[in-house]
Amino acid sequence: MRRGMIVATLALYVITLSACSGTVLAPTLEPVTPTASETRGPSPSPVATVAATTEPADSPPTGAVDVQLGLGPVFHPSTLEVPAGEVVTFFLHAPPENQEPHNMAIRMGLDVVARSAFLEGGEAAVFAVGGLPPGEYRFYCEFEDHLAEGMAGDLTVTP
Ligand SMILES: [Cu+2]
Repeated sequence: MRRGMIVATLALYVITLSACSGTVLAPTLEPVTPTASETRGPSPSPVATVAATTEPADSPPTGAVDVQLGLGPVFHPSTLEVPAGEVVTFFLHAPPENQEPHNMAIRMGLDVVARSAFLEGGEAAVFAVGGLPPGEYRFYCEFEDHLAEGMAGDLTVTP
């Protein structure tokens, strides 16, 4: 009990010292190893972001890839294949019965390369993504825990 108190007090003292003395003690605190939670999820500075726009649309343009968001945390279809290097237009549409918003984000590994705006129930939009390099991507919904609930799919970009 007593030893625990001393350790806690010491720890507080060190933290206070670090906070107050700033640059003097800072070098001894490095290097900082990212925690597991920091290495997961979307990267703050994606290495391969491509141009993307989301524009409301009533109907799919010619050649658009049809993607339904919902009902529930699911994409229809959940497997997509598009050509590399050219602008791909996804026609995103959310059934009016949807209770929650959805979007479509595309990532390779941990890097988000493009993301659409969020669509409420009854909305539709053209999500245009420019020039994806060939490879295997994942697409998923970024609303709350929809990814964990399985709102994701595979996107193959063919050479
Ligand atoms: Cu969703």
